[in-house]
Amino acid sequence: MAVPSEKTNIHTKIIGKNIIRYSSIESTNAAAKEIAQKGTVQDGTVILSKTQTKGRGRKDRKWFSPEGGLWFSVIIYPDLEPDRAMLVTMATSAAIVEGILRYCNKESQIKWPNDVLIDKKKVAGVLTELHAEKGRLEYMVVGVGVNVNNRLPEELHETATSIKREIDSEIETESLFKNILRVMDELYRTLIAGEYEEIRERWLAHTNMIGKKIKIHEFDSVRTGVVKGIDKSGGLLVDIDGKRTVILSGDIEIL
Ligand code: BT5
Repeated sequence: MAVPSEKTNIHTKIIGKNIIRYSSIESTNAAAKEIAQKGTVQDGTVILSKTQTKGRGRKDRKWFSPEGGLWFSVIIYPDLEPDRAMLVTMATSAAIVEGILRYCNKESQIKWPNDVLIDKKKVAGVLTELHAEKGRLEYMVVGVGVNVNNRLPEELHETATSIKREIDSEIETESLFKNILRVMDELYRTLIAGEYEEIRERWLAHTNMIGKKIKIHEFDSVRTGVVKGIDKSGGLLVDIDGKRTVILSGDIEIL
């Protein structure tokens, strides 16, 4: 059930000036896409839900979203070339890391393309979806899932964690939410001002992948290489068999 949208006092300029809250929903990304398609909503509108019954990851994977976590999606209409869309995911990952650091005083790292890890375990994920027509971005939906105080299922205990588990104390989800939105707002404005280099630098400041040996799992192949950096659109630069290669999608395993 939706609660009427709310004008907030979080002092951002674009992201989160309008927040639509649900207690339960299938997926905030799915709801955001539906709203964005109608084209009637303010840039930076946020859809937030206490739980999701059909939370999604990339490639329609299931995203576990019980009560106690932070599950939201942001609708944006950026004036950006579609092949730079990855920068939005990068800015969002950096905002999650900085929000967690500011509010919880806990370090985390970005793992390309869309994970945030604490001690090698996934604490947050980003799902960016876009609609482009005739080479122009019509809208983007940026979904953010952060394990805050929620439990995780047995099958994820090895690979995932929550902030509560890492710092051994309960976190006020709403305050963390506001902190993340404030950084997202700052970085989104940086992005639409065309300061792509600043986004790249903020991202690089929060990753420890550079120089690491990785495995790249693609559709039907696995390749091994060494991470050298990211290119100006957010592609991962990897040396594979001595040859510099740009990876644009895929699942990465850090060795
Ligand atoms: C992601 O996908 O990491 C993107 C997750 C985005 C979730 C947000 S929540 C709000 C918004 N609404 C949505 O419906 N989605 C977004 P991916 O990289 O494909 O990772 C998915 C994989 O992470 C799954 O296959 C599981 O292995 C694992 N996983 C599932 N739930 C998890 C959780 N709560 N925490 C950590 N890992 C999880």
